[in-house]
Amino acid sequence: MGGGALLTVYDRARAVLPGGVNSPVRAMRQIGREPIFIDRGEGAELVDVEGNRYIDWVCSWGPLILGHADPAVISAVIEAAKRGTSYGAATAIEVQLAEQVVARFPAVEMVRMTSSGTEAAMSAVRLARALTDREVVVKFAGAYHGHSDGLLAEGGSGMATLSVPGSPGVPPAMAALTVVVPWNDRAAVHTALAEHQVAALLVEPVAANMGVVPPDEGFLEFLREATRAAGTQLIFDEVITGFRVARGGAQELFGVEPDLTVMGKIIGGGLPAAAFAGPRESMERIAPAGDVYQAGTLSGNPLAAAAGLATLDGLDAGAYERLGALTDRLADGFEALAADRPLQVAKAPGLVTLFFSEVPVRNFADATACDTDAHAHFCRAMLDRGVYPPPAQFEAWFVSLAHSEASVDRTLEAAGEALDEVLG
Ligand code: KE4
Repeated sequence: MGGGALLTVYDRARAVLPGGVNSPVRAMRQIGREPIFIDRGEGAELVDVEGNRYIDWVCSWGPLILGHADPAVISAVIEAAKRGTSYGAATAIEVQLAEQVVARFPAVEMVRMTSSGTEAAMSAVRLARALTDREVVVKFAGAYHGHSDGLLAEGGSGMATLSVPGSPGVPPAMAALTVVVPWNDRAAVHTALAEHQVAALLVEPVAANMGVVPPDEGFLEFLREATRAAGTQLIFDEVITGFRVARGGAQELFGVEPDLTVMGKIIGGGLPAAAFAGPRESMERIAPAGDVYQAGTLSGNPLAAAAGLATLDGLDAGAYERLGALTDRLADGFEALAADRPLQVAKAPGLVTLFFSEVPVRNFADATACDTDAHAHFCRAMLDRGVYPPPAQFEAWFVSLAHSEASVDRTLEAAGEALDEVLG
């Protein structure tokens, strides 16, 4: 199909989908180009509708830790689909998936499945409010926990002032129940917990939605102690870190146990699935065991559960060693390219970000000071060279087990050429 065909798809898309997409980042507006329409994925590669191939570093924003169209995942989904797609009734396979989650996460005894991370985070906040009989939620600037009203809030002026809506349509009264504080800022957290009766503090234990910004040494331990002292539920949003930075997520990697855990992405292996989870005593407040209402037509969907189980099955100890080695290879290569350029490299197991910044990025203020025009040019230049980076500076590169030393090296070669084009 010629370029015209691609435009035809995009023109048709814009006629029936806002911005031509079903999720904003896919529109590629942050990198100044039109969206790429994908025909299929093969391992670590994407193929667009024009037949162009790319080494994929988005991996559906995290779920495809085994790569695209993993044979075990595909056959599990096909087998499940042959028996039906959804029943609106209990199935054994969703019990199996919950058992596999409980076996991995130190702070988890019970799980409730949802169909998206947004739903899971929203439901975890409702549970935390019920458990504490409080209303205020604290989150970090630059962290993303889905688009439920209360979590689409922009920081107020002061360190711990109540927030303003982060989007039209979010009632000020909803935003005002959220306090937004700077990432890695102990004083701001102390102030927020002192000045408000806080139901929950939500945290991406390794921030990845401002680009990858790991917690300062001891910061998660600090959050654990400060929230415990304040009677606040500590919620780890492990939608990205779960099953990725370690088999049991960040709570295993850092040895810090939250009160509630939100998961998504990998748990569904590329199909719509997410979950919130925690100790039995807390989770049994969730209907129908308890009085906190939460529901979902497709929650625990058998096809998503089959994809999730097949994905978790592929994540043995060797898998995490390999994921770490591939991550280090990519990050080390970026570090070499950053040596004499205004670039910063951040990483966590399975996650990398290349910041177009003169200074290290420690929080959202640092991230928003990045040269996003240069980043956009870099991404366009990488796509021209058959490499598909996350099309926004405030995102992570997602490493998969389908990547190889060769695909990392080809990516680094393209990055060197792209950086020469962008930065001279
Ligand atoms: P979903 O509702 O998109 O399934 O999950 C929301 C969510 C919650 N928590 C964290 C830490 C997340 O990263 C996300 C969603 N991540 C983005 C990418 N950074 C999804 C991509 C998109 O919005 O299209």
